[in-house]
Amino acid sequence: MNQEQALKKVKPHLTEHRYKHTLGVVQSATELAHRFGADREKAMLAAVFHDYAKFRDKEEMKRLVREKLNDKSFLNYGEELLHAPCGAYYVEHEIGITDDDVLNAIRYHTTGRPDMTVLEKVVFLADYIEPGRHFKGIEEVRELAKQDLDQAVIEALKNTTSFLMRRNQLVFPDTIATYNQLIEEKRRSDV
Ligand code: DGI
Ligand code: FE
Ligand code: FE
Repeated sequence: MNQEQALKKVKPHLTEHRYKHTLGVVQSATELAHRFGADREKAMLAAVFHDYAKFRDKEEMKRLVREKLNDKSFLNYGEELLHAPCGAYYVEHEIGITDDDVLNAIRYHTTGRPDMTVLEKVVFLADYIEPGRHFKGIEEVRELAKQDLDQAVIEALKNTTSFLMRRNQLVFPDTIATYNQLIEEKRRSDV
């Protein structure tokens, strides 16, 4: 599936605003993939479909997690998380993408996970820094993303978790685990 065909498939599922965001994620993800050595084709596909389930009915997605998905913990940390694992499922079953690397990049694009692949980090980060995003601290992450993929992911995780904490919201445990693991790896490579 080329980029044009993929975009045509995702468009009906998104608002105009979300479609523009998706185009930005595609641009950032292909750049980052080139820079950090991930497969550009897979990065493009994962980016196109990363928010495929953003506007699905929440009850339908909860049912899907309960009945079909392995990781039930997505049910307990806020409805905004559901579109990532459910998106991976729908993209596999409705669009027919079977590549696990692509599906995992979609599945973990919101929360991250420990031992993320380079492709998963690329899509996670692209979602955060695409040109249409504007918020405090983003320029710093954009700068880091020019040279140090892990440090940029760490910074994005820090911003997201502190954003959630300031609002008294739950933080998904694997998001913290991702942060811890990347910090630990940095520390080890520094000594
Ligand atoms: O779908 P996007 O808006 O492009 O971005 P996203 O997939 O990163 O989703 C952002 C939303 O997910 C935002 O409302 C914050 C929420 N979120 C991200 N990480 C966590 C989280 N919510 C909880 N409860 N825990 C997390 O770790
Ligand atoms: Fe998303
Ligand atoms: Fe997104």
